[in-house]
Amino acid sequence: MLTYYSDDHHLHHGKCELIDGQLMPCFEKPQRADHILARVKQRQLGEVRAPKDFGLAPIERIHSQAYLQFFQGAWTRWQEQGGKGDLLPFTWPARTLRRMIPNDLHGQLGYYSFDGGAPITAGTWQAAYSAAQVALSAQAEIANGAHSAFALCRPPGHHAAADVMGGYCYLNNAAIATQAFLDQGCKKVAILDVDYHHGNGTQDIFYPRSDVLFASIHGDPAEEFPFFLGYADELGEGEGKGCNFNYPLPMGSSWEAWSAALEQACQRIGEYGAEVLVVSLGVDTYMDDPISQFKLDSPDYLAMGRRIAALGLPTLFIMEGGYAVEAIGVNAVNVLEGFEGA
Ligand code: OKP
Ligand code: ZN
Repeated sequence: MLTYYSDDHHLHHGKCELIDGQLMPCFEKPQRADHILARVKQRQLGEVRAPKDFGLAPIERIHSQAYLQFFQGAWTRWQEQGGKGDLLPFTWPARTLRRMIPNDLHGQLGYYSFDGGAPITAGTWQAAYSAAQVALSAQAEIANGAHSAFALCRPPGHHAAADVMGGYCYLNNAAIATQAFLDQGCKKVAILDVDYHHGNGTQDIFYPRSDVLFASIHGDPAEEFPFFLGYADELGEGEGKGCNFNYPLPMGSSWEAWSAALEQACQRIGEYGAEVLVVSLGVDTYMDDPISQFKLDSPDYLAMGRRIAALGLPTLFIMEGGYAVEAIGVNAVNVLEGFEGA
């Protein structure tokens, strides 16, 4: 399987995040992608290529111009104000406030985000832009006939909506690649999100549409981030009714419960009749993940890959979460090797 990867991800290195009442070093750090890349090479999964540049147009198919302009220019504005640390939002237009776009940088940052988990640093735009190009390059590979490809994206993307960042995510790599398939003539694409956290951004982007089926297996949002989306009764709206499936699972779930949900999700994907599958590949379902509460073990990821392969669809794997840095390479590549029949 071909891997696309860009060193540009190193340009994004947030300093800290607020977790359990404490400022901690960011869990979403460059070593994550470094470990996955090392494992890809160690296992000789296949060639590793730098992305091509498809420009902004395919990104603008998902994200609003205003949001992209804001994101691209935010760091420079912060520098002009003499800002020193990472750019982080601290006020959001919650229920009792007006949903408006203020002139101030931090006002706008609050408007364009849903949490304080997506720091903007000097290189965040470039890293996120390159991650989207990584996704698009792997997408093109499949459009040109490959049965599978791996987009080693960092930062991740599945929490980002059309004009909202958050949860370590800025540009929705999976959504951008999915839209590219559709724009190239595909009629139906399925997205399977196996990250521990609900892919709220991806769900929101495709919620009213019938050309994309979104299925996600994740920690029950009643007790887990992102809390405000990802429940089982969210089935899509309008033409998209019946094209959204959430499988929230209780804290502590292991492979037995997880694989039963995967079975149901695969059933739906099969019925839907997708031409292509996009997998939002998070491995924070791992038992030793520092911010997650599932109990999958490394061999389970081989089984996960095998079950996904049984769908028989051309499959684009897009890297999302996974924070047990030492194991992330083994776990992510196990899914890919399982898919390939290892
Ligand atoms: C990104 B991806 C928990 C704080 C959670 C956000 C987690 C974002 C995960 N106390 N912070 O889905 O792996
Ligand atoms: Zn996650």
